[in-house]
Amino acid sequence: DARERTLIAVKPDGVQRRLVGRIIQRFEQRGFKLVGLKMMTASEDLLSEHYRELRTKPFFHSLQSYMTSGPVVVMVWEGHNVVQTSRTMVGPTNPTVAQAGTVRGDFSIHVSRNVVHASDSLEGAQREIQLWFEAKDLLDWDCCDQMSTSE
Ligand code: YYY
Ligand code: MG
Repeated sequence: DARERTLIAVKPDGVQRRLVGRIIQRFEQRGFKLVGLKMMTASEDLLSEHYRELRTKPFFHSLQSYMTSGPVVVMVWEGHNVVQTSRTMVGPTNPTVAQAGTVRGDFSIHVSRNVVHASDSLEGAQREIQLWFEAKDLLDWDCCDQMSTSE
């Protein structure tokens, strides 16, 4: 489905380390289409909903305070198999085992500061997109290279 969408977020450590541009560039370069983008500091409630499956984990409270400690850049990217492909581009949760060439493998060393979030399934992506964005802030747009030149 060429209209598949996923939620990608540059976490507070990624923003602080000036990695936003390089992370966006990887998704543009791969061929995905940006359909939503905003910068915000997330609330504890939003984070607790976003990571609701992790609420019972021992690291949950430190995860929540880290994720609300400063601005994040939240994006929706669209394209064929974007959920699975972006997980591959981001790399495994623990940077220790992340290959060079992945975002986490290139830019991080510790699981608690792994730079970027990517939805892990189609259902998860839909849930997270609705949680972080209003429908009106997701844009449908056509590429200039798909338009007739006579226009
Ligand atoms: O989807 P992904 O971010 O790769 O991993 P999750 O298992 O969903 O965990 C979310 C988030 O929690 C992870 O990116 C870092 C943090 N975390 C942690 O701090 N310590 C762990 N042992 C596992 C996860
Ligand atoms: Mg996850």
